[in-house]
Amino acid sequence: MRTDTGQVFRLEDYRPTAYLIPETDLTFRLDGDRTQVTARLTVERRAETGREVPLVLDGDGLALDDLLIDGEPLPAEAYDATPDRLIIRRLPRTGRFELTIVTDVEPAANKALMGLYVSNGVYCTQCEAEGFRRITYYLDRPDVLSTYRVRIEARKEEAPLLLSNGNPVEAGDLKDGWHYAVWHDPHPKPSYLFALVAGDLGGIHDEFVTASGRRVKLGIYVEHGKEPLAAYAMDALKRSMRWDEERFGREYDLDVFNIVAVSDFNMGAMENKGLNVFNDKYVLADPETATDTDYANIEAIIAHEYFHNWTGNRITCRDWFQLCLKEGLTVYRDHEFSADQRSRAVKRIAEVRTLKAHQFPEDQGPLAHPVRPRRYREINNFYTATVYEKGSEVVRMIHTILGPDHFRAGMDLYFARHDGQAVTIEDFLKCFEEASGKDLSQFALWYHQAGTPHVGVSARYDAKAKEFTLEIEQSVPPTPSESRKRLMHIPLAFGLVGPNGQDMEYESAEGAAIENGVIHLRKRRHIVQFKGVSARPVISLNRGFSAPVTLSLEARAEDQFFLARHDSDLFSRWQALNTLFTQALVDASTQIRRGGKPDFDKALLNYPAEIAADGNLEAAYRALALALPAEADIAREIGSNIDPDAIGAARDMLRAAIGKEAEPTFANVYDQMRNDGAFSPDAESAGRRALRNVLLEYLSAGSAEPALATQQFRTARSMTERAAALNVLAHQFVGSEDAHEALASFEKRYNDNPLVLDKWFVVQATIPGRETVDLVRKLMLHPAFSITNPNRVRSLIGGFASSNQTGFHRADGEGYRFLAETILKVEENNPQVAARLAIAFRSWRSLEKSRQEQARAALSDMARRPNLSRDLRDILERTIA
Ligand code: B3K
Ligand code: ZN
Repeated sequence: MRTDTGQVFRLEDYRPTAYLIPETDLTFRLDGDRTQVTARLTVERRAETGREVPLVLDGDGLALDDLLIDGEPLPAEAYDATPDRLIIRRLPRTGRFELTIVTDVEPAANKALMGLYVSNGVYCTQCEAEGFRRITYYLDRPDVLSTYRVRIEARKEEAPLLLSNGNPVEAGDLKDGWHYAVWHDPHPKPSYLFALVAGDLGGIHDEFVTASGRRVKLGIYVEHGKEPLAAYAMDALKRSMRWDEERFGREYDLDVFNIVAVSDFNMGAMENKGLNVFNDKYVLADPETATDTDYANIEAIIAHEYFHNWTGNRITCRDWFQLCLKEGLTVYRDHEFSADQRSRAVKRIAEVRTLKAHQFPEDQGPLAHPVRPRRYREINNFYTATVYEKGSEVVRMIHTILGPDHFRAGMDLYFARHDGQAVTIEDFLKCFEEASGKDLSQFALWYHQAGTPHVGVSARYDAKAKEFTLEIEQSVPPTPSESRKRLMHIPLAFGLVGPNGQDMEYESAEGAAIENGVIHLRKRRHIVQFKGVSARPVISLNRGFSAPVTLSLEARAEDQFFLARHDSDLFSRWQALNTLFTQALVDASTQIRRGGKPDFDKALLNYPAEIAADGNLEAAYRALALALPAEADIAREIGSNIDPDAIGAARDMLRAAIGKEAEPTFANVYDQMRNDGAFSPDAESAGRRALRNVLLEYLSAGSAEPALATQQFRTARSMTERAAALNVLAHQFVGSEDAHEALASFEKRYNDNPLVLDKWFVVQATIPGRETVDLVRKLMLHPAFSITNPNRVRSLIGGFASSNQTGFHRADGEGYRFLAETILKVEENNPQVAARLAIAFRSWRSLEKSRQEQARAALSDMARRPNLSRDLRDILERTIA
């Protein structure tokens, strides 16, 4: 484990390397206990580098076996080798030489899942961000690009399949039952994109012909017997390849493209050149075992990793501070892909919900950082919602500001100018400035300044003068180490909705630049005056969530209902209803805390039936509109002195009240949404299932009877239906016979399928209430649970800590103590996953006093431990600070 040295990396310290490695030749002789790695590197001294400058290579826990320059062993005094560094002081006179490094690694003992490790008998690698240095000494940073030739030797029986990046060159048998394969990747790449896979796997194969006629062999490799479950992923891959050609003019560039699914993986997937490695959760699907959400995630992640081939691999990051250059942009691209494949409005709402659930709390808490950070101690802790999700929103705003044509021209220029380079956010922005002639210097603050901007708005209408006036003020709250903020360029899409529900025309507007339905805020305060407005409009602001800001608008409830019913922008209709729900829940939880009983507005209780039955709206949209804000959303709105119990109670009451009020309509629509035909994962069918499942929640809450959920559970024909019913039974009918039976039958049915048992773990980890922490402790002893498998840990422990507000935030602090002790256990094997779990503490300061004290105690107790990993110490210290 890499313990913390306190070292901080700073953006301004960036310097190019003194040496380059134009060619990398690797030979692996694979063995679980002792794999020998021979690296033959062509090293080049830069013209400006003096001969006396030593060559300093990164390592992480390495043991050096042998070291040669141009075939000659190096004398001991010519170099220093420690596990973390190789410094070579005596170098040849020539500017170019061959350096041979032999190291030994132990893949079977590697439980951190970085570098070369074994998962379920399969050798695989994970190198981003700094895993390559666990394989051999190297200039392990993204601005050192090299062409790779890789020879893999293995026992044929253990590993009939041998894969690496690029194209296959050669393969054959060796003596004693060994064999080998050689791969060559002609595209220069940084070490973090290196990959190797070797094992005994089954595969499915297909072909893709690119726009210019290149034939590409596609392969997806999975555990034997699971091949049929990879069909959907293959289909998603082919659709992604076509879409990138059509939408961005990007073609694939190798003869083969391979994907391998492994069961122990620290994140979702990895975009290694020509050889993507995936968490099997994001490859395997069939109706019996995968929900519609699983299908949608598979589609999105397959696309995301594929799109990295251009945004990340062909053009990569100069340094890790530029991570958003590839991640924010690639998330934007996968969002657009899914929007085109499915429903744009539904996709946008889902994106915004994710952004608010994950990025907003990050931006508003102790771990806030800019989309392009300036400092880090452990880069793995910066694969965050801010870098990914807010990074994508920033690209979306560029699209909004420039319009589609200039945006595409900017992207084309970026691809043409920087292909084969490692670049910065400045390089990226410059392409859009040049392509559009627009000045993006104020806009660039979105990359540099942390915190969610707030926009406050008030509106008035002067009927006599036919004038409508908006007063808009922006502010950015202080964040850690940035107390003073500069003013942002915020593009707010808007409409003036007239009495007939249509957008109104106006004669002129002044007070801010307005272009194509977007108000551009650039100053602290704008007074925007619309002239020639014939009737009082209702303002619809931040349509499509054009800017990732919080908005407060002095609006009457009836205006919100009006927008919820009539806004031409479907996203804004959802937003309006969501605001009404959130406000009602905030008020109700305050009442409950004061010992009162909430009284919900009749209009709010009546409206859901209207939505549910509105056949003009897609089923998936209706499902999202009806979904109540999550407890964490309500907590965020309250902001401070949070009591999760009161929030949970308020939400339960509103759900039951709506369920009762709307019962006849909901029951009707529930029946209409039934599908007796064959299962299809398409968006329309998934939408019907989603709507049906939301209604099941309401109907069960309204009747307080488990019968309907039990019936759905028993007759379910897909995992989407079954898992939703199980959830209702376990969460709404805690401890009941029905819940008990459903949980037991689910466990039995999927006993041998760990990915499905993960769902069973999550359902139980998220049962509301104070008892759940004991249940989670018990489930850690279940034979299917494993503390070294990230999927199991994320489901059971992560599910509890991040999605169970009343369980985790149990008033006596037991949830916090449990998480702290478990984090330390996970850390013994896997610091990255441990650090991820610790993020659940990030909003601790917004809790009421006594919970704050309990959380602080648990955090401080962890932080006091000696020898913490760099990953965990970094998160803890920033969280407590
Ligand atoms: N680039 C990888 C993430 C690597 C995470 C390293 N801690 C997957 C992705 O974003 O596509
Ligand atoms: Zn990515």
